[in-house]
Amino acid sequence: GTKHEIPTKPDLGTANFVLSQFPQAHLAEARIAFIDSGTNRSVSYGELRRSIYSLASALFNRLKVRKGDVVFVLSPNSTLYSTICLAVLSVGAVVTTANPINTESEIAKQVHDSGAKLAISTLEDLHKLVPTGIPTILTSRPFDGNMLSIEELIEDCYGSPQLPQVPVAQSDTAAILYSSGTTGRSKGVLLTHANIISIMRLLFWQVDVSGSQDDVFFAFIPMFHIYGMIFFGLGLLCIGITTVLMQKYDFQAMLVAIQKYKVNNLPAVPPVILALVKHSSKVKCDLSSLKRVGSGAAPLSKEVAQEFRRMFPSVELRQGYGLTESSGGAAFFASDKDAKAHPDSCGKLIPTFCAKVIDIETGKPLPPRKEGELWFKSPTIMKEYLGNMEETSATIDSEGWLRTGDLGYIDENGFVYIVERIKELIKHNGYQVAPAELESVLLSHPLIVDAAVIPVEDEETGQIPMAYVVIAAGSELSEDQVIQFVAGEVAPYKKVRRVSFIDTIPKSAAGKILRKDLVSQSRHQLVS
Ligand code: 4UU
Repeated sequence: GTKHEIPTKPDLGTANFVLSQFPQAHLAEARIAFIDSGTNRSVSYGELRRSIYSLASALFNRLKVRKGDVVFVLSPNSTLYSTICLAVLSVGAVVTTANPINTESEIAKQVHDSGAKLAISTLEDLHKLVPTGIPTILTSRPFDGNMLSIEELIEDCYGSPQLPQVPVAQSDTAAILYSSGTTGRSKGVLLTHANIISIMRLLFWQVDVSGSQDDVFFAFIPMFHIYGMIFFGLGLLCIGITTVLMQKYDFQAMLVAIQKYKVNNLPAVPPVILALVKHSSKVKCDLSSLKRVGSGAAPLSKEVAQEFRRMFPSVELRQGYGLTESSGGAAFFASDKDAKAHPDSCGKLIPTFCAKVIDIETGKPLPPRKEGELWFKSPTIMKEYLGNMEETSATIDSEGWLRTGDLGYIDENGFVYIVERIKELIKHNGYQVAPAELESVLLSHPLIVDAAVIPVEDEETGQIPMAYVVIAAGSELSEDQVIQFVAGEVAPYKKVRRVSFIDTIPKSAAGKILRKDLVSQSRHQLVS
């Protein structure tokens, strides 16, 4: 053995689990784990392992990060992302991640809500953390070296880390990701090490049934979202594949990278499948290395899927369905044959999942092929919404069933069909947009007295948020003024993109917004 070889610690946490799966043999150490398609920088599995140990050592010994401390990670995809997550997890600390395009106030809310003690940020996004006062480490070394960087911390102990012995239990918290769930504002989804290890095991099964460790994956899906975190941030490392990553999604650059690195696996989202169908012929790139394209995070239209199969007959198109609250995947196609035979389905219920379909009127369980709300039980279901017992018990019942807020049915063979989203959640390009959050932004405008936000279907992006607004008597406000006001307060993907003025917001006797009425009103309005 070399001096770099450190036995994995006898703990039960995610980092130990992932590291114990790493390719161990001398030659496999040179296997490439990540390539940044923007910079062409790569990291081998051996380097990754040493970086994780070094950073863990620095976090513990130098920065005094302790078990249960929450570390806020604000970064686009990078070759350091997994190192950061696994180092944090290996000292028993907790990662919370966010979209780096979030605004200062969105970030401040999450720092506060998660109770983060330390932040890790790119230089570009640092200014959004400064007002919170949270101690922050930069990802890469700054020009004028008065701040610590992850790069420097890794270099400091590279090759001679002093590994802290922090026992991690499966029931300990590993990650807090944010989701609005079925209603209201964004909440911290508390995932334990057991949750994450269970979903990673399911990922092995997926790759096992349909891939190999020589696969080259492409990662534009952000690692701060559950889909990207479980695939690229953690799970795929256990298999030893290579991930070519992209910091910020760019269609053309993605195709160039697929050709250059002979990518064969592309986990994607419906708008990207649509772009491949519509625009890939205009870009002169050789995509013949592609074997499999995935689609998840939002519904994929059957027509787009059909067109994709016609244009790329040798590429498998596999849908998957999941939620942050279930640590990612809940349904997936294990074979292309299954996927082709069930064009309306988003996949087969994943092993370890139990499902019930509940009649939304009566609350009674329904037989196969009958439409109702999907409820799941699985070792991957979150523990709770952080510090929010009320929302937790409204989402997970006393027997541990998670309400998904998705309306659908399941056939006799376990194939899942999503018919409609009945929860408030809007999905724009696969990203979550919580109507309640936009409504409170709208209500903060001095001339707006009431507001409701609903989804409007959109071919390119899936859905866009539309606002119904009641303005104060005698005042004037234009659609554009409302759009600009909201845009100034929220991340770009959450922008309200259409506004309609209304006399009163329809509400139930209990004061709940009757979103269904507004949705049907918007459909009439938009066609007339
Ligand atoms: C119709 O989007 C996600 C997780 C996606 C994911 C993860 C691992 C997909 C495949 C995979 O292997 O999480 P959230 O929390 O951002 O959003 C969850 C919601 C669901 O409740 C549903 O309404 O996103 C919607 N959704 C889908 N809807 C997710 N996937 C699908 C789908 N069809 N295939």
